[in-house]
Amino acid sequence: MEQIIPVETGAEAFIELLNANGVDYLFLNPGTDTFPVHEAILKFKALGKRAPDIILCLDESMALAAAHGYFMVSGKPQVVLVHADLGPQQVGGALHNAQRGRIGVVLCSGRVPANFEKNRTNQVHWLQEQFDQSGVVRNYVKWEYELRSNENIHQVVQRAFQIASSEPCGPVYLCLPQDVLVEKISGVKIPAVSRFAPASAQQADPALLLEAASMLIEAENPLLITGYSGRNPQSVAPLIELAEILNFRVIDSPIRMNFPNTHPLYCGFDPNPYLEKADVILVIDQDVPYIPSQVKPKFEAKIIQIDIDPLKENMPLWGFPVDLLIRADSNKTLPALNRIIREKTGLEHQAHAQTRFQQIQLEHQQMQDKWRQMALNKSAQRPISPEWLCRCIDEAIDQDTVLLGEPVSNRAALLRQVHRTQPGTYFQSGGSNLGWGLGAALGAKLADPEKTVVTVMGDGSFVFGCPTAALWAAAVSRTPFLCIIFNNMRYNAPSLVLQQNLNKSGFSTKSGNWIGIDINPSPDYAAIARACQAYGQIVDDPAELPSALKNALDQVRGGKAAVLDVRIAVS
Ligand SMILES: Cc1ncc(C[n+]2csc(CCOP(=O)(O)OP(=O)(O)O)c2C)c(N)n1
Ligand SMILES: [Mg+2]
Repeated sequence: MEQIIPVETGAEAFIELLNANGVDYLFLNPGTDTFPVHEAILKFKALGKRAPDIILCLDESMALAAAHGYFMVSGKPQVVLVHADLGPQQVGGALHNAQRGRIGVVLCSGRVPANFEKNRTNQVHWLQEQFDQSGVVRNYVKWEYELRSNENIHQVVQRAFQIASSEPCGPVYLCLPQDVLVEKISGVKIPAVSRFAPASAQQADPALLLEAASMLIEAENPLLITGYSGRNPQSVAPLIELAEILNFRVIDSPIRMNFPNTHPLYCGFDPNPYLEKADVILVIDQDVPYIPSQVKPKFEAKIIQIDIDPLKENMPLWGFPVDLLIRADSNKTLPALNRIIREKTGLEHQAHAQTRFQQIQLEHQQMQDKWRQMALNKSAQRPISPEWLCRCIDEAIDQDTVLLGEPVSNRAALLRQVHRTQPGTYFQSGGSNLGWGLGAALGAKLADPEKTVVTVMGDGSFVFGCPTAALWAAAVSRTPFLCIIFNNMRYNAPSLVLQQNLNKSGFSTKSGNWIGIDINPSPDYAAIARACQAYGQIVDDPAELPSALKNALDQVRGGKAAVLDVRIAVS
């Protein structure tokens, strides 16, 4: 039922609407134009009324990364509030991550007062006005709007939530001008939120599913490639079931936990070795199924794609060839596809598929043994081997731990050595703006305080992540997490690109002098952690790693964020 609640200002109306949408936290970095919201929250709390808690983020990009982390874990759209003009600028690439990671977030910013004579009380009110404030974010959002009147604030806020949380989810931008927030009003309409629920994600066309089932059943060498189906943790079980009914090779290049990497049908995260041999390829929720300049599927291969975002409309160039392009929610579609396949396959087919299972299981075991050996062979290496570091992380954490991965050039080592079996326990940003892992860990811990949260990142990424802001917020909001820095004392990924593009006799390779790449001498990141009331330790002895990890996890369980600055070899 729609009801009218008495409020005194536009800002109070905004807070009542956040309450109606169950918003627990407001990720905020303030400015001259956000004060009506602070005042409204404080007033509500003083009067014993519900209002979101403010998570003060000392940098806007960290605020958005925290909202990102919260949404990833909870599926609940989050709200970020930043300053006019500069706030959306400083959010920067974190918005790219939210866009590419399909993160439901309502990014709000203020706007300087329009009234020249009355409301403009500060010089910056002239300096901080741009012709098109939304233009800064328009490339990255699904929808944007400037609130012009409190008469329809309820419709505008509701529309922001509805669009952000409808699949494919994504960020929206809401501009809240100061004049509207301070306006005196007597009440706000609170809509029946259930009447503005996210649009239901669609089930696949049954005729296309039948066709897909026939293609898959007839396949001799089927390949399954996944990417982000695990955004919905319930999709993991039917994906396992699908792989098991027909015995597919599964390539999981995860930005979410999609498929257990301990499963006998798991064949790694790189499709290249299998692409040319596959006769039927099923791609489920994956933005870039393969890189054509490296390897392509054979021409006769049949390709089926099930995707909530099949056309990738916000990617200027896409267009991978697909024989059956199915726009659907994999979470709903996989059980339906499994039913059809089960009905269509007889015992004879199952026996045939069983032979394939044995072969894949053998390959899986050989791959795991090889990966294990890669770590063990280097267990005493100094500087510490990234493979050994990842192996030790795997042994230190349990299967319920939420692991966030931003290790850049060591992503392969992480995926090789760390085993994930439980839905909702592995996340990457989904985009490529580094500096996500610290804020996202804070948000993930806020969303699920019972979970242990571990975030791993390169040294460059740690600095991009605004460590002072994130560790300070972790201390004041009591949301401890463990951050493990893969400190190779350089921006390694760009140096690998440099090596790929220039021949070996290039000056950089010959001299070993990586200008613009080395971060040497390394800052003392453990000291930065300690300065922000977190535990901090440098680890450079491989034998010390297991005890250092255990101790740092104990610190986190005891309520203190921890940073391990692990000095690793360049991979
Ligand atoms: C915000 C941002 N700036 C720059 C880049 C370009 N970039 C890609 S990889 C990389 C190096 C990252 O260094 P680090 O986190 O230490 O990981 P490493 O490459 O050493 O494994 C950079 C600067 C980026 N992706 N994001
Ligand atoms: Mg590095």
